Amino acid sequence: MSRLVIVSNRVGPVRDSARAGGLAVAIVEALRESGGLWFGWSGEISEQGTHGPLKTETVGRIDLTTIDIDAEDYRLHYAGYTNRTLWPVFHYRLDLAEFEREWLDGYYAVNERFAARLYPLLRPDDIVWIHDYHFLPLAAQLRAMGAEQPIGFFLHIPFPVPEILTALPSHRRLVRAMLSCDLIGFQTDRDRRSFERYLLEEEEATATAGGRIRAHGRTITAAAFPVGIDAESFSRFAVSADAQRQVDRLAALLGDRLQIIGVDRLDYSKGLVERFRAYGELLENYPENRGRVSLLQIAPPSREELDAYIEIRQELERIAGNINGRYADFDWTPIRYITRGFQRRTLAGLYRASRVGLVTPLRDGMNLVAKEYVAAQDGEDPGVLVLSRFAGAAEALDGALIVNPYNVEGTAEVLQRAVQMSLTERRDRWSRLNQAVHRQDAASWRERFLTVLRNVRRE
Ligand code: ADQ
Repeated sequence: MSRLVIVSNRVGPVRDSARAGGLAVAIVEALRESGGLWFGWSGEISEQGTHGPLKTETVGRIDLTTIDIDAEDYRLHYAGYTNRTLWPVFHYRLDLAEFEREWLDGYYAVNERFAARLYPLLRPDDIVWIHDYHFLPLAAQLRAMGAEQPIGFFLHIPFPVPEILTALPSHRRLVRAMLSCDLIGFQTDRDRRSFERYLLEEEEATATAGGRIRAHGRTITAAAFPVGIDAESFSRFAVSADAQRQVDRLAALLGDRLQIIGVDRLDYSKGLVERFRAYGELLENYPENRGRVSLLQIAPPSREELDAYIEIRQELERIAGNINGRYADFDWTPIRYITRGFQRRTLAGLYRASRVGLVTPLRDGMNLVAKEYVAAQDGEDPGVLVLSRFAGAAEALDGALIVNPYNVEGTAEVLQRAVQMSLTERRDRWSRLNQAVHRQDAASWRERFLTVLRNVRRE
């Protein structure tokens, strides 16, 4: 079997499965099976940056190889183009996107240097799997250096419709670079259609059977591969001793009251402001929930150096303060808002003890929290998943209550339905959800992608 080479912004963890998310576990499994190389940024900023030594660690059949970047690369590539241009544009937030020529140049330059460090490590019969928007041009740069191996690319975030993407000054260059891949995977069929539409409308492409598209002299395959979680082990986490401790602690705190839970990276794409407002409306419009239904929001900060992230944090603290000031009692706090990370077993227990999982991104590639919430439930007395129509997860999760997160009042109405839902309906919905979460798990995601990539013939 060919050796697998994975490229992603961050690498690992390989040994510590309690810390690794299901995706990292799925990737490690694939690397273990065929032997492999995982290549990416070390997470370190140093003076030598990408020109410094390769850092290699070998764990069994897996080589983890990383390089540093320098402060300028960090500013231009990471804090600049990937997080202030690509992230907002791909999440439909043109209002937050900033377009700076030097960021664009820095983005291509960093990709070029990563390609130059990776290329000599490649063997002729490798297959290469590149992940996410940090590395959109990497395949083209590897090809320019002479790489002939099959190259697949998976986009973890949404692919925007052409009406949005074409606002990006460099869109043509970016998409043409993607065409150097043999296979491009998206989270949903909606994303795949947006990509195909872009090529048909902007590049005079022709689409052929089986998801193949001919554009700009190349034929590639584009398909949806919805990311899943490691559902089996997450369900086990939920009944672990650690999880049970959280369930007991919460049971003591809540008594016969109900809890809604939200778990997200603190990011403007996750719809947290709208979520807090919707919860406020629930208390306002349905007063029987006061003193009875609380919201636990866990949102560790990310990308803290960016203005948009500082603003959202302040806004959330303000709204939570208002709601708590208005509705709290001496023995009841409406919103408990926590900004730190938790072990996965702990998280599983918190999900299990919550009657409603509230997942309301304004735009999200997939959203694994929705799937984790489902996998953690007790089938005898499961909770209800309330899910945004704009999460990729909504495409496959039949059984969730679907909301439009922009419609705050409508979301409150659905929350009311969720907290009042009968046990029979909860069980029925959950069993459909749970089947889907187990069927489309992380292992099947990775196997499907790699099977297609191994069979795809380059022209
Ligand atoms: P993210 O935007 O990071 O991922 P998501 O899919 O929700 O979003 O995954 C977040 C992960 O972090 C979950 O596994 C969750 O449990 C974990 N997490 C969040 N807060 C935590 C906390 N306080 N403590 C511990 N763990 C926490 C991107 C895309 C998504 C896509 C994934 C995978 O934006 O749309 O689903 O990649 O492809």
